[in-house]
Amino acid sequence: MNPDDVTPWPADLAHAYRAAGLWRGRPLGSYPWEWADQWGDRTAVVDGERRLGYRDLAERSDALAEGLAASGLGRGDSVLVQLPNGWEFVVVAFACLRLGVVPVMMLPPHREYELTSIGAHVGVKGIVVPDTWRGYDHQALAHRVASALPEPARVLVVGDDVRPGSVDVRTLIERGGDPSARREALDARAPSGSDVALMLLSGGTTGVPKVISRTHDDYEYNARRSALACGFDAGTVYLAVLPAGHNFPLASPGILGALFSGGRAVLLPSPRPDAVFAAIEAEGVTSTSAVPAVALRWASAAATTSADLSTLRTIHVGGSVLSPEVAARIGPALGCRLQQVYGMAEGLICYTPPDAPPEIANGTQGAPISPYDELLVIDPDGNPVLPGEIGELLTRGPYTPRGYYGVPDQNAVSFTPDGWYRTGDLVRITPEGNVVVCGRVKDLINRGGEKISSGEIETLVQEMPQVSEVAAVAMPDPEVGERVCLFASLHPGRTLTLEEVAESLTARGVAAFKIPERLELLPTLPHTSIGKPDKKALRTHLLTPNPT
Ligand code: J2J
Repeated sequence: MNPDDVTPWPADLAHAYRAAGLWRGRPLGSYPWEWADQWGDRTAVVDGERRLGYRDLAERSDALAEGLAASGLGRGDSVLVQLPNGWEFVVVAFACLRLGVVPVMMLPPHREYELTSIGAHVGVKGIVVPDTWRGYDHQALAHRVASALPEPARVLVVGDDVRPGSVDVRTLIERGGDPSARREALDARAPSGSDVALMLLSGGTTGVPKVISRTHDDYEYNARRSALACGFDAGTVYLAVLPAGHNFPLASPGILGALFSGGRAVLLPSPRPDAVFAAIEAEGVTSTSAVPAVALRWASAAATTSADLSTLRTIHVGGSVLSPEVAARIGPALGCRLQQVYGMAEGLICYTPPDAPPEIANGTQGAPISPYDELLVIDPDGNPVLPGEIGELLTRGPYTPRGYYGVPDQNAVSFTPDGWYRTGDLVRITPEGNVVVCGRVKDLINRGGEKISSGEIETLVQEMPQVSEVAAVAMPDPEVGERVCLFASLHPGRTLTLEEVAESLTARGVAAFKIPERLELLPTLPHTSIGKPDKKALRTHLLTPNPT
Protein backbone atom coordinates (compact mmCIF):
# COMPACT_ATOMS: atom_id res chain seq x y z
CA MET A 1 0.00 0.00 0.00
CA ASN A 2 1.31 3.40 -0.92
CA PRO A 3 0.24 6.25 1.39
CA ASP A 4 0.63 8.69 -1.51
CA ASP A 5 -2.35 7.01 -3.18
CA VAL A 6 -4.63 8.00 -0.31
CA THR A 7 -6.46 11.33 -0.60
CA PRO A 8 -6.29 13.06 2.80
CA TRP A 9 -8.91 15.33 4.30
CA PRO A 10 -7.91 19.01 4.05
CA ALA A 11 -5.54 19.85 6.93
CA ASP A 12 -7.80 22.50 8.50
CA LEU A 13 -10.74 20.09 8.64
CA ALA A 14 -8.61 17.27 10.03
CA HIS A 15 -7.48 19.69 12.71
CA ALA A 16 -11.07 20.69 13.47
CA TYR A 17 -12.22 17.04 13.70
CA ARG A 18 -9.41 16.30 16.13
CA ALA A 19 -10.01 19.43 18.17
CA ALA A 20 -13.71 18.58 18.45
CA GLY A 21 -12.86 15.09 19.73
CA LEU A 22 -14.32 13.32 16.71
CA TRP A 23 -10.99 11.81 15.78
CA ARG A 24 -9.25 10.42 18.82
CA GLY A 25 -5.81 9.89 17.32
CA ARG A 26 -5.81 6.26 18.48
CA PRO A 27 -5.37 3.09 16.47
CA LEU A 28 -8.34 0.73 16.42
CA GLY A 29 -6.02 -2.09 17.44
CA SER A 30 -5.48 -0.46 20.84
CA TYR A 31 -9.11 -0.92 21.90
CA PRO A 32 -9.23 -4.67 22.70
CA TRP A 33 -6.86 -4.11 25.65
CA GLU A 34 -8.90 -1.16 26.87
CA TRP A 35 -11.99 -3.38 26.70
CA ALA A 36 -10.13 -6.27 28.36
CA ASP A 37 -9.12 -3.96 31.22
CA GLN A 38 -12.72 -2.82 31.54
CA TRP A 39 -14.68 -6.00 30.82
CA GLY A 40 -12.21 -8.78 31.62
CA ASP A 41 -13.47 -12.21 30.68
CA ARG A 42 -16.92 -11.11 29.70
CA THR A 43 -17.86 -12.70 26.35
CA ALA A 44 -16.95 -10.56 23.35
CA VAL A 45 -17.23 -12.90 20.37
CA VAL A 46 -19.29 -16.05 19.80
CA ASP A 47 -19.04 -18.49 16.91
CA GLY A 48 -21.04 -21.65 17.55
CA GLU A 49 -19.44 -23.41 20.50
CA ARG A 50 -16.43 -21.11 20.46
CA ARG A 51 -16.53 -18.10 22.79
CA LEU A 52 -13.87 -15.44 23.24
CA GLY A 53 -13.82 -13.15 26.25
CA TYR A 54 -12.55 -9.57 25.89
CA ARG A 55 -9.22 -10.57 27.40
CA ASP A 56 -8.99 -13.57 25.05
CA LEU A 57 -9.67 -11.28 22.13
CA ALA A 58 -6.88 -8.90 23.15
CA GLU A 59 -4.38 -11.68 23.86
CA ARG A 60 -5.09 -13.67 20.74
CA SER A 61 -5.07 -10.63 18.48
CA ASP A 62 -1.68 -9.72 19.96
CA ALA A 63 -0.38 -13.26 19.48
CA LEU A 64 -1.39 -13.21 15.84
CA ALA A 65 -0.03 -9.69 15.38
CA GLU A 66 3.32 -10.88 16.68
CA GLY A 67 3.16 -13.91 14.37
CA LEU A 68 2.35 -11.70 11.38
CA ALA A 69 5.26 -9.44 12.28
CA ALA A 70 7.54 -12.49 12.48
CA SER A 71 6.41 -13.49 8.99
CA GLY A 72 7.64 -10.11 7.76
CA LEU A 73 4.43 -8.07 7.68
CA GLY A 74 4.46 -4.63 9.23
CA ARG A 75 2.92 -1.19 9.44
CA GLY A 76 1.77 0.06 6.04
CA ASP A 77 1.65 -3.39 4.43
CA SER A 78 -1.69 -4.73 3.29
CA VAL A 79 -3.31 -8.15 3.02
CA LEU A 80 -6.44 -9.42 1.31
CA VAL A 81 -8.79 -10.89 3.90
CA GLN A 82 -11.32 -13.35 2.54
CA LEU A 83 -12.86 -15.11 5.52
CA PRO A 84 -16.38 -16.31 6.24
CA ASN A 85 -18.13 -15.07 9.39
CA GLY A 86 -16.38 -16.77 12.28
CA TRP A 87 -14.34 -15.86 15.37
CA GLU A 88 -11.10 -15.91 13.38
CA PHE A 89 -12.36 -13.03 11.24
CA VAL A 90 -12.45 -10.80 14.31
CA VAL A 91 -9.02 -11.88 15.57
CA VAL A 92 -7.43 -11.48 12.13
CA ALA A 93 -8.96 -8.01 11.76
CA PHE A 94 -7.73 -6.86 15.18
CA ALA A 95 -4.28 -8.41 14.71
CA CYS A 96 -3.92 -6.42 11.48
CA LEU A 97 -5.24 -3.23 13.08
CA ARG A 98 -2.85 -3.70 16.00
CA LEU A 99 0.16 -3.97 13.76
CA GLY A 100 -0.90 -1.37 11.19
CA VAL A 101 -1.23 -4.03 8.48
CA VAL A 102 -4.18 -2.96 6.36
CA PRO A 103 -6.81 -5.67 5.83
CA VAL A 104 -8.51 -5.33 2.45
CA MET A 105 -11.98 -6.73 3.04
CA MET A 106 -12.92 -9.19 0.32
CA LEU A 107 -16.02 -11.42 0.26
CA PRO A 108 -16.12 -15.25 0.31
CA PRO A 109 -17.65 -15.52 -3.21
CA HIS A 110 -14.81 -13.51 -4.78
CA ARG A 111 -12.54 -15.49 -7.08
CA GLU A 112 -9.30 -14.97 -9.09
CA TYR A 113 -10.64 -12.03 -11.02
CA GLU A 114 -11.54 -9.93 -7.98
CA LEU A 115 -8.69 -11.07 -5.72
CA THR A 116 -6.02 -10.55 -8.37
CA SER A 117 -7.21 -7.19 -9.60
CA ILE A 118 -7.69 -5.75 -6.11
CA GLY A 119 -4.54 -7.41 -4.75
CA ALA A 120 -2.42 -6.00 -7.58
CA HIS A 121 -3.99 -2.56 -7.31
CA VAL A 122 -3.28 -2.26 -3.60
CA GLY A 123 0.06 -4.13 -3.74
CA VAL A 124 -0.85 -6.62 -1.02
CA LYS A 125 1.80 -8.71 0.71
CA GLY A 126 -0.50 -11.47 1.92
CA ILE A 127 -3.81 -13.25 1.38
CA VAL A 128 -5.80 -14.61 4.32
CA VAL A 129 -8.27 -17.35 3.39
CA PRO A 130 -10.06 -20.35 4.88
CA ASP A 131 -8.65 -23.75 3.79
CA THR A 132 -11.93 -24.61 2.11
CA TRP A 133 -15.29 -22.96 2.34
CA ARG A 134 -18.60 -24.35 1.06
CA GLY A 135 -16.72 -27.03 -0.87
CA TYR A 136 -14.38 -24.57 -2.59
CA ASP A 137 -10.62 -24.75 -2.12
CA HIS A 138 -9.69 -21.19 -1.09
CA GLN A 139 -6.16 -22.17 -0.20
CA ALA A 140 -5.49 -23.26 -3.79
CA LEU A 141 -7.22 -20.09 -5.00
CA ALA A 142 -4.99 -17.94 -2.80
CA HIS A 143 -1.85 -19.63 -4.12
CA ARG A 144 -2.95 -19.08 -7.72
CA VAL A 145 -3.68 -15.43 -6.93
CA ALA A 146 -0.37 -15.01 -5.08
CA SER A 147 1.57 -16.31 -8.08
CA ALA A 148 -0.31 -13.96 -10.41
CA LEU A 149 0.44 -10.87 -8.32
CA PRO A 150 3.35 -8.67 -9.35
CA GLU A 151 4.88 -8.78 -5.85
CA PRO A 152 5.36 -11.82 -3.61
CA ALA A 153 2.47 -12.45 -1.24
CA ARG A 154 2.18 -14.98 1.58
CA VAL A 155 -0.83 -17.23 1.82
CA LEU A 156 -2.20 -17.33 5.37
CA VAL A 157 -4.74 -20.04 6.03
CA VAL A 158 -7.44 -20.44 8.68
CA GLY A 159 -8.39 -24.11 8.96
CA ASP A 160 -7.23 -27.64 9.66
CA ASP A 161 -5.75 -28.38 6.25
CA VAL A 162 -2.80 -26.00 6.04
CA ARG A 163 -0.53 -27.16 3.22
CA PRO A 164 3.22 -26.63 2.82
CA GLY A 165 3.90 -23.11 1.62
CA SER A 166 0.99 -21.62 3.60
CA VAL A 167 1.14 -19.94 7.01
CA ASP A 168 -1.09 -21.54 9.66
CA VAL A 169 -3.08 -18.68 11.21
CA ARG A 170 -4.60 -20.72 14.06
CA THR A 171 -1.16 -21.83 15.25
CA LEU A 172 -0.08 -18.19 15.37
CA ILE A 173 -3.21 -17.25 17.31
CA GLU A 174 -2.67 -20.03 19.86
CA ARG A 175 1.09 -19.44 20.35
CA GLY A 176 2.30 -19.08 23.92
CA GLY A 177 4.36 -16.23 25.36
CA ASP A 178 3.93 -13.50 27.92
CA PRO A 179 0.84 -11.40 27.07
CA SER A 180 2.02 -8.31 28.95
CA ALA A 181 5.45 -8.25 27.35
CA ARG A 182 3.82 -8.69 23.97
CA ARG A 183 1.30 -5.97 24.76
CA GLU A 184 4.10 -3.53 25.54
CA ALA A 185 6.09 -4.45 22.45
CA LEU A 186 3.07 -4.01 20.20
CA ASP A 187 2.03 -0.76 21.90
CA ALA A 188 5.48 0.60 21.09
CA ARG A 189 5.11 -0.02 17.36
CA ALA A 190 1.40 0.83 17.03
CA PRO A 191 0.19 2.79 13.99
CA SER A 192 -1.17 6.30 14.40
CA GLY A 193 -4.83 7.31 14.33
CA SER A 194 -4.47 9.00 10.97
CA ASP A 195 -2.98 5.91 9.27
CA VAL A 196 -5.13 3.83 6.97
CA ALA A 197 -6.76 1.15 9.14
CA LEU A 198 -8.60 -0.96 6.59
CA MET A 199 -9.83 -0.97 3.04
CA LEU A 200 -13.35 -1.69 1.86
CA LEU A 201 -14.54 -2.45 -1.63
CA SER A 202 -16.90 -0.04 -3.27
CA GLY A 203 -20.19 -1.34 -4.55
CA GLY A 204 -19.97 -1.23 -8.32
CA THR A 205 -16.33 -1.23 -9.20
CA THR A 206 -16.13 -0.10 -12.82
CA GLY A 207 -13.18 -1.95 -14.26
CA VAL A 208 -10.92 0.38 -12.30
CA PRO A 209 -10.79 -1.12 -8.79
CA LYS A 210 -12.55 1.25 -6.42
CA VAL A 211 -11.07 0.61 -3.01
CA ILE A 212 -11.94 2.80 -0.06
CA SER A 213 -9.25 3.41 2.52
CA ARG A 214 -10.58 4.21 5.98
CA THR A 215 -8.38 5.60 8.72
CA HIS A 216 -8.35 4.43 12.34
CA ASP A 217 -9.72 7.84 13.34
CA ASP A 218 -12.56 7.95 10.86
CA TYR A 219 -13.63 4.32 11.22
CA GLU A 220 -13.65 4.44 15.01
CA TYR A 221 -15.77 7.60 14.91
CA ASN A 222 -18.16 5.98 12.45
CA ALA A 223 -18.61 2.85 14.62
CA ARG A 224 -18.96 4.89 17.81
CA ARG A 225 -21.60 7.23 16.36
CA SER A 226 -23.44 4.30 14.80
CA ALA A 227 -23.56 2.52 18.16
CA LEU A 228 -24.92 5.70 19.73
CA ALA A 229 -27.56 6.17 17.03
CA CYS A 230 -28.77 2.61 17.60
CA GLY A 231 -28.67 2.62 21.39
CA PHE A 232 -26.07 -0.16 21.64
CA ASP A 233 -24.90 -0.84 25.20
CA ALA A 234 -23.25 -3.52 27.30
CA GLY A 235 -26.41 -5.62 27.03
CA THR A 236 -26.28 -5.69 23.22
CA VAL A 237 -25.90 -9.09 21.61
CA TYR A 238 -25.39 -8.39 17.90
CA LEU A 239 -25.76 -11.16 15.33
CA ALA A 240 -23.57 -10.72 12.22
CA VAL A 241 -25.06 -12.69 9.37
CA LEU A 242 -24.20 -10.57 6.34
CA PRO A 243 -20.60 -11.17 5.20
CA ALA A 244 -18.45 -9.50 7.86
CA GLY A 245 -16.21 -7.81 5.28
CA HIS A 246 -19.12 -5.53 4.37
CA ASN A 247 -19.18 -2.15 6.07
CA PHE A 248 -22.77 -2.76 7.22
CA PRO A 249 -22.21 -5.78 9.57
CA LEU A 250 -18.70 -4.64 10.39
CA ALA A 251 -19.40 -1.16 11.70
CA SER A 252 -22.99 -0.01 11.15
CA PRO A 253 -23.04 -0.52 14.14
CA GLY A 254 -22.32 -4.19 13.61
CA ILE A 255 -19.48 -6.11 15.17
CA LEU A 256 -17.38 -3.06 16.05
CA GLY A 257 -20.38 -1.19 17.44
CA ALA A 258 -21.21 -4.12 19.72
CA LEU A 259 -17.63 -4.42 20.97
CA PHE A 260 -17.22 -0.68 21.51
CA SER A 261 -20.33 -0.86 23.72
CA GLY A 262 -19.11 -3.77 25.85
CA GLY A 263 -21.66 -6.04 24.20
CA ARG A 264 -21.22 -9.26 22.32
CA ALA A 265 -20.84 -10.09 18.63
CA VAL A 266 -22.21 -13.42 17.43
CA LEU A 267 -20.91 -14.47 14.03
CA LEU A 268 -22.91 -16.76 11.81
CA PRO A 269 -21.89 -17.60 8.25
CA SER A 270 -25.40 -18.21 6.89
CA PRO A 271 -28.59 -16.14 6.58
CA ARG A 272 -30.77 -19.30 6.54
CA PRO A 273 -33.80 -18.57 8.74
CA ASP A 274 -33.49 -21.77 10.79
CA ALA A 275 -29.81 -21.10 11.58
CA VAL A 276 -30.49 -17.44 12.34
CA PHE A 277 -33.47 -18.18 14.58
CA ALA A 278 -31.54 -20.89 16.43
CA ALA A 279 -28.68 -18.43 17.06
CA ILE A 280 -31.09 -15.74 18.27
CA GLU A 281 -32.57 -18.18 20.77
CA ALA A 282 -29.26 -19.70 21.87
CA GLU A 283 -27.45 -16.39 22.44
CA GLY A 284 -30.33 -14.11 23.37
CA VAL A 285 -29.58 -11.90 20.37
CA THR A 286 -30.91 -8.35 20.76
CA SER A 287 -29.96 -6.85 17.41
CA THR A 288 -29.09 -7.94 13.90
CA SER A 289 -28.90 -6.51 10.40
CA ALA A 290 -30.02 -7.62 6.99
CA VAL A 291 -30.56 -6.44 3.45
CA PRO A 292 -34.27 -6.22 2.53
CA ALA A 293 -34.32 -9.58 0.67
CA VAL A 294 -32.92 -11.41 3.68
CA ALA A 295 -35.14 -9.55 6.17
CA LEU A 296 -38.18 -10.56 4.14
CA ARG A 297 -37.14 -14.20 4.15
CA TRP A 298 -36.84 -14.08 7.92
CA ALA A 299 -40.16 -12.27 8.27
CA SER A 300 -41.95 -15.00 6.29
CA ALA A 301 -40.19 -17.85 8.12
CA ALA A 302 -40.88 -16.35 11.56
CA ALA A 303 -44.57 -17.25 11.30
CA THR A 304 -43.81 -20.97 11.58
CA THR A 305 -40.70 -21.08 13.75
CA SER A 306 -40.78 -22.61 17.20
CA ALA A 307 -37.60 -20.73 18.16
CA ASP A 308 -37.88 -18.08 20.86
CA LEU A 309 -37.13 -14.72 19.21
CA SER A 310 -38.35 -12.65 22.16
CA THR A 311 -34.91 -11.18 22.95
CA LEU A 312 -34.66 -9.51 19.54
CA ARG A 313 -35.22 -5.79 19.98
CA THR A 314 -34.04 -4.32 16.68
CA ILE A 315 -33.39 -5.29 13.12
CA HIS A 316 -31.35 -2.92 10.96
CA VAL A 317 -32.34 -3.10 7.32
CA GLY A 318 -30.46 -1.39 4.51
CA GLY A 319 -28.31 -1.86 1.45
CA SER A 320 -31.10 -1.64 -1.11
CA VAL A 321 -34.55 -0.18 -1.55
CA LEU A 322 -37.20 -1.14 0.98
CA SER A 323 -40.76 -0.06 0.21
CA PRO A 324 -42.80 1.39 3.10
CA GLU A 325 -45.36 -1.46 2.75
CA VAL A 326 -42.70 -4.14 3.07
CA ALA A 327 -40.94 -2.21 5.84
CA ALA A 328 -44.18 -2.16 7.84
CA ARG A 329 -44.34 -5.98 7.81
CA ILE A 330 -40.83 -6.73 9.05
CA GLY A 331 -40.97 -5.52 12.65
CA PRO A 332 -44.33 -7.11 13.54
CA ALA A 333 -43.34 -10.42 11.88
CA LEU A 334 -40.13 -10.65 13.90
CA GLY A 335 -41.54 -9.11 17.06
CA CYS A 336 -38.98 -6.29 17.10
CA ARG A 337 -38.56 -2.75 15.85
CA LEU A 338 -37.10 -1.80 12.50
CA GLN A 339 -34.31 0.69 12.03
CA GLN A 340 -33.63 1.51 8.40
CA VAL A 341 -30.04 2.17 7.41
CA TYR A 342 -28.86 4.05 4.37
CA GLY A 343 -25.13 3.63 4.21
CA MET A 344 -22.16 3.18 1.98
CA ALA A 345 -18.64 1.87 2.33
CA GLU A 346 -17.56 5.33 1.09
CA GLY A 347 -18.71 6.81 4.39
CA LEU A 348 -22.06 8.46 5.11
CA ILE A 349 -24.38 6.41 7.33
CA CYS A 350 -27.99 7.30 8.16
CA TYR A 351 -30.38 5.55 10.55
CA THR A 352 -34.00 6.02 11.47
CA PRO A 353 -34.13 6.48 15.26
CA PRO A 354 -34.94 3.39 17.34
CA ASP A 355 -38.14 5.04 18.64
CA ALA A 356 -39.23 6.63 15.35
CA PRO A 357 -42.96 6.81 14.60
CA PRO A 358 -44.07 4.41 11.81
CA GLU A 359 -44.11 7.05 9.06
CA ILE A 360 -40.41 7.74 9.65
CA ALA A 361 -39.32 4.17 10.50
CA ASN A 362 -41.08 2.70 7.46
CA GLY A 363 -41.06 5.59 5.06
CA THR A 364 -37.56 7.04 5.31
CA GLN A 365 -33.96 5.88 5.45
CA GLY A 366 -33.12 8.11 8.38
CA ALA A 367 -30.69 10.89 9.22
CA PRO A 368 -26.88 11.05 9.29
CA ILE A 369 -25.04 9.89 12.39
CA SER A 370 -22.88 13.00 12.73
CA PRO A 371 -23.73 16.69 13.00
CA TYR A 372 -20.59 17.17 10.90
CA ASP A 373 -22.02 15.21 7.93
CA GLU A 374 -22.82 17.50 5.03
CA LEU A 375 -25.54 16.59 2.53
CA LEU A 376 -26.20 18.37 -0.74
CA VAL A 377 -28.90 17.37 -3.23
CA ILE A 378 -28.28 18.55 -6.78
CA ASP A 379 -30.11 18.56 -10.12
CA PRO A 380 -28.53 17.20 -13.32
CA ASP A 381 -26.88 20.60 -13.96
CA GLY A 382 -25.17 20.49 -10.59
CA ASN A 383 -27.38 23.11 -8.92
CA PRO A 384 -28.89 22.49 -5.48
CA VAL A 385 -32.55 21.44 -5.74
CA LEU A 386 -35.27 23.17 -3.76
CA PRO A 387 -35.83 21.71 -0.28
CA GLY A 388 -37.74 18.41 -0.51
CA GLU A 389 -37.11 17.91 -4.22
CA ILE A 390 -35.40 14.86 -5.69
CA GLY A 391 -31.82 15.03 -6.89
CA GLU A 392 -28.44 13.32 -6.65
CA LEU A 393 -26.99 13.20 -3.14
CA LEU A 394 -23.49 14.54 -2.57
CA THR A 395 -21.86 14.18 0.81
CA ARG A 396 -18.77 15.12 2.84
CA GLY A 397 -17.86 14.59 6.43
CA PRO A 398 -15.50 13.25 9.08
CA TYR A 399 -15.78 9.60 8.00
CA THR A 400 -16.35 10.05 4.25
CA PRO A 401 -12.91 9.93 2.61
CA ARG A 402 -12.05 12.34 -0.18
CA GLY A 403 -11.03 9.84 -2.83
CA TYR A 404 -10.68 6.18 -3.75
CA TYR A 405 -7.29 4.57 -3.35
CA GLY A 406 -4.90 5.22 -6.25
CA VAL A 407 -7.34 6.15 -9.04
CA PRO A 408 -7.00 9.90 -9.71
CA ASP A 409 -8.99 9.76 -12.97
CA GLN A 410 -11.87 7.96 -11.30
CA ASN A 411 -11.70 10.37 -8.36
CA ALA A 412 -12.17 13.30 -10.72
CA VAL A 413 -15.50 11.70 -11.67
CA SER A 414 -16.66 10.39 -8.27
CA PHE A 415 -15.67 13.46 -6.22
CA THR A 416 -16.16 17.16 -6.89
CA PRO A 417 -13.10 19.44 -6.76
CA ASP A 418 -14.23 20.61 -3.32
CA GLY A 419 -14.34 17.10 -1.94
CA TRP A 420 -17.98 16.08 -2.18
CA TYR A 421 -18.53 12.38 -2.83
CA ARG A 422 -21.11 11.82 -5.55
CA THR A 423 -23.22 8.98 -4.16
CA GLY A 424 -25.00 8.32 -7.46
CA ASP A 425 -28.19 7.94 -5.40
CA LEU A 426 -31.34 9.96 -6.07
CA VAL A 427 -32.83 11.14 -2.80
CA ARG A 428 -35.11 13.70 -1.29
CA ILE A 429 -34.74 15.07 2.19
CA THR A 430 -37.84 15.45 4.36
CA PRO A 431 -38.47 18.63 6.39
CA GLU A 432 -37.30 16.70 9.50
CA GLY A 433 -33.99 15.94 7.80
CA ASN A 434 -34.54 12.30 6.94
CA VAL A 435 -33.23 10.90 3.67
CA VAL A 436 -35.60 9.06 1.34
CA VAL A 437 -33.82 7.08 -1.37
CA CYS A 438 -35.77 7.45 -4.62
CA GLY A 439 -33.54 5.78 -7.21
CA ARG A 440 -30.05 6.12 -8.59
CA VAL A 441 -28.10 7.60 -11.46
CA LYS A 442 -25.10 5.29 -11.13
CA ASP A 443 -24.88 2.36 -13.49
CA LEU A 444 -24.95 -0.68 -11.26
CA ILE A 445 -27.15 -3.60 -10.40
CA ASN A 446 -28.09 -4.07 -6.74
CA ARG A 447 -28.63 -7.82 -6.34
CA GLY A 448 -29.88 -8.36 -2.82
CA GLY A 449 -27.52 -5.67 -1.49
CA GLU A 450 -24.48 -6.90 -3.47
CA LYS A 451 -23.55 -4.17 -5.90
CA ILE A 452 -22.50 -5.26 -9.40
CA SER A 453 -21.03 -2.74 -11.81
CA SER A 454 -22.67 -2.88 -15.23
CA GLY A 455 -19.44 -1.61 -16.76
CA GLU A 456 -17.39 -4.41 -15.27
CA ILE A 457 -19.71 -7.11 -16.65
CA GLU A 458 -19.92 -5.36 -20.02
CA THR A 459 -16.12 -5.17 -20.34
CA LEU A 460 -15.78 -8.88 -19.61
CA VAL A 461 -18.57 -9.97 -21.98
CA GLN A 462 -17.38 -7.62 -24.71
CA GLU A 463 -14.20 -9.70 -24.87
CA MET A 464 -16.15 -12.77 -26.03
CA PRO A 465 -15.53 -13.20 -29.78
CA GLN A 466 -19.24 -13.59 -30.63
CA VAL A 467 -20.21 -10.27 -29.13
CA SER A 468 -20.60 -7.09 -31.12
CA GLU A 469 -22.17 -4.90 -28.42
CA VAL A 470 -23.38 -5.52 -24.92
CA ALA A 471 -25.24 -3.78 -22.10
CA ALA A 472 -25.94 -5.05 -18.59
CA VAL A 473 -29.07 -3.73 -16.92
CA ALA A 474 -30.97 -4.35 -13.71
CA MET A 475 -33.93 -6.69 -14.11
CA PRO A 476 -36.51 -6.24 -11.33
CA ASP A 477 -36.87 -9.34 -9.17
CA PRO A 478 -39.34 -10.07 -6.37
CA GLU A 479 -36.80 -12.06 -4.36
CA VAL A 480 -33.49 -10.16 -4.51
CA GLY A 481 -34.70 -6.81 -5.85
CA GLU A 482 -32.63 -6.87 -9.02
CA ARG A 483 -30.73 -9.38 -11.13
CA VAL A 484 -28.29 -8.87 -14.00
CA CYS A 485 -29.86 -9.00 -17.45
CA LEU A 486 -27.52 -8.87 -20.41
CA PHE A 487 -28.56 -7.41 -23.75
CA ALA A 488 -26.23 -8.27 -26.61
CA SER A 489 -25.95 -7.98 -30.35
CA LEU A 490 -23.71 -10.50 -32.07
CA HIS A 491 -21.35 -10.54 -35.02
CA PRO A 492 -22.97 -11.98 -38.18
CA GLY A 493 -23.50 -15.74 -38.09
CA ARG A 494 -22.58 -16.10 -34.40
CA THR A 495 -24.69 -17.49 -31.57
CA LEU A 496 -24.51 -16.98 -27.82
CA THR A 497 -26.27 -18.61 -24.89
CA LEU A 498 -26.59 -17.59 -21.26
CA GLU A 499 -24.63 -20.74 -20.33
CA GLU A 500 -21.74 -19.69 -22.57
CA VAL A 501 -21.66 -16.28 -20.91
CA ALA A 502 -21.67 -17.92 -17.48
CA GLU A 503 -18.90 -20.35 -18.48
CA SER A 504 -16.76 -17.59 -19.89
CA LEU A 505 -17.06 -15.37 -16.81
CA THR A 506 -16.57 -18.29 -14.43
CA ALA A 507 -13.44 -19.31 -16.34
CA ARG A 508 -12.15 -15.74 -15.91
CA GLY A 509 -12.60 -16.17 -12.14
CA VAL A 510 -15.52 -13.81 -11.69
CA ALA A 511 -17.61 -14.17 -8.50
CA ALA A 512 -20.80 -16.19 -9.07
CA PHE A 513 -23.15 -13.45 -7.79
CA LYS A 514 -22.13 -11.23 -10.72
CA ILE A 515 -22.98 -13.75 -13.46
CA PRO A 516 -25.89 -12.52 -15.65
CA GLU A 517 -29.12 -14.41 -15.11
CA ARG A 518 -30.90 -13.49 -18.33
CA LEU A 519 -29.67 -12.89 -21.86
CA GLU A 520 -31.62 -11.01 -24.50
CA LEU A 521 -30.17 -11.02 -28.01
CA LEU A 522 -31.12 -8.10 -30.24
CA PRO A 523 -30.10 -7.40 -33.86
CA THR A 524 -28.77 -4.04 -32.64
CA LEU A 525 -28.96 -2.29 -29.29
CA PRO A 526 -30.90 0.98 -29.06
CA HIS A 527 -28.60 3.99 -28.63
CA THR A 528 -28.77 7.36 -26.95
CA SER A 529 -28.00 10.52 -28.87
CA ILE A 530 -24.35 10.25 -27.87
CA GLY A 531 -24.12 6.68 -29.15
CA LYS A 532 -24.15 4.74 -25.87
CA PRO A 533 -26.54 1.79 -25.36
CA ASP A 534 -29.85 3.28 -24.27
CA LYS A 535 -30.35 1.53 -20.94
CA LYS A 536 -33.62 3.27 -20.23
CA ALA A 537 -35.06 1.81 -23.43
CA LEU A 538 -33.60 -1.59 -22.56
CA ARG A 539 -35.17 -1.54 -19.11
CA THR A 540 -38.54 -0.67 -20.68
CA HIS A 541 -38.00 -3.54 -23.10
CA LEU A 542 -37.57 -5.85 -20.10
CA LEU A 543 -40.91 -4.80 -18.69
CA THR A 544 -42.88 -5.49 -21.89
CA PRO A 545 -44.71 -8.83 -21.59
CA ASN A 546 -43.06 -10.65 -24.53
CA PRO A 547 -39.79 -9.03 -25.45
CA THR A 548 -38.75 -9.88 -28.98
C1 J2J B 1 -31.65 2.13 -0.76
N1 J2J B 1 -30.39 1.99 -1.22
C2 J2J B 1 -29.42 1.79 -0.31
C3 J2J B 1 -31.05 1.89 1.50
C4 J2J B 1 -27.57 1.49 0.78
C5 J2J B 1 -24.94 0.24 6.03
C6 J2J B 1 -25.99 -0.04 5.18
C7 J2J B 1 -25.77 -0.25 3.82
C8 J2J B 1 -24.48 -0.19 3.30
C9 J2J B 1 -24.28 -0.43 1.85
C10 J2J B 1 -23.42 0.11 4.15
C11 J2J B 1 -29.70 1.74 1.08
N2 J2J B 1 -31.98 2.08 0.55
N3 J2J B 1 -31.40 1.83 2.79
O1 J2J B 1 -22.14 0.20 3.72
O2 J2J B 1 -22.60 0.57 6.31
C12 J2J B 1 -27.40 1.61 -1.72
C13 J2J B 1 -27.09 3.01 -2.22
C14 J2J B 1 -25.70 3.26 -1.67
C15 J2J B 1 -25.07 1.90 -1.85
C16 J2J B 1 -23.88 1.65 -0.96
C17 J2J B 1 -23.65 0.31 5.52
N4 J2J B 1 -28.53 1.55 1.72
N5 J2J B 1 -28.10 1.63 -0.43
O3 J2J B 1 -25.18 -0.88 1.14
O4 J2J B 1 -21.19 0.36 -0.13
O5 J2J B 1 -27.08 2.97 -3.62
O6 J2J B 1 -23.04 -0.09 1.39
O7 J2J B 1 -25.00 4.27 -2.36
O8 J2J B 1 -22.49 -1.82 -0.36
O9 J2J B 1 -26.13 0.98 -1.52
O10 J2J B 1 -23.50 0.30 -1.07
P1 J2J B 1 -22.46 -0.36 -0.06
